[in-house]
Amino acid sequence: MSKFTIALAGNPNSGKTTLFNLLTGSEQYVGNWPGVTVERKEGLYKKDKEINIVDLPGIYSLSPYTLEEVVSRDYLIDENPDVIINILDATNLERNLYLTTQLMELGIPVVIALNMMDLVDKTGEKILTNELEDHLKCKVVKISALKKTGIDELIEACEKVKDDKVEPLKIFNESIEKYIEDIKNISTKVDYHNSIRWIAVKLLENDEKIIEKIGLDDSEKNKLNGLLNKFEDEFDDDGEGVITDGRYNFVSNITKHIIKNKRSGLSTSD
Ligand code: GDP
Ligand code: MG
Ligand code: K
Repeated sequence: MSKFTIALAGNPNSGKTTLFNLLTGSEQYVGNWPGVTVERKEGLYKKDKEINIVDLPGIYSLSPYTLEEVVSRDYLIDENPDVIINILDATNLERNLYLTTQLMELGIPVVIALNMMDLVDKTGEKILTNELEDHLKCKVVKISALKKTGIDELIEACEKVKDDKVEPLKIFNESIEKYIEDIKNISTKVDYHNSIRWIAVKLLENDEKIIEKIGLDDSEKNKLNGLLNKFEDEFDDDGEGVITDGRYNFVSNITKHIIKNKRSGLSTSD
């Protein structure tokens, strides 16, 4: 089997370090990400030394607002790991799925690890993984990094999908999707490292760092600005606001359908 790289991505406190330690055992290499003091951890999967595991900083989003987010997105689009394990705190599914909608756009196969299942099971809540897979079009594996369950199945799922060609999901409404398609046609540069959909959405959000990264020239920037002006007139909001709302809508629709016996949040005295 040829060597491949799995990147671990997830919100802070989703159990990334616990999972990373479990997968790599004592074979870990700790350094810094280039140019910044954010810690970079890598290791080999202890049951198969051909599998390289990279632990990304904990993040809520792939926006340019924190160093951790920039480090993570630069790594994912520039170094192209073979698979992303997106680890989620299954007791906080709705919040954790927001990042998932972004990771799914990168053109890299994603396997979802629903972590903390030991806690979910105690509440009597049920998460319908098959339905979740249907909504997200990617493999979902229930795990507990603490109790060490589901781990072999998680890595097997990664091996299965690592060479898949990913067709990113269209999660926004038709009129937004139309703009994303138009932006793809501004320049071949939008297809930067096979992350075309993710880059196009970032351009719709007018993300300066990405505009610079892919090197749009003045005439391409003019075309982009023309589209963005039209967009803001049509939606009466900027691209970033509309995209953020779109992600929340998609996620809240999904969680309505996949969680049974959901805790209300209000305790009753029965
Ligand atoms: P990170 O911030 O994503 O690296 O998360 P950590 O690995 O540091 O985990 C955060 C907390 O959740 C720690 O107290 C862990 O012991 C705990 N934790 C991690 N995975 C699980 C799990 O599957 N079940 C339970 N009950 N706790 C977990
Ligand atoms: Mg950690
Ligand atoms: K990529």
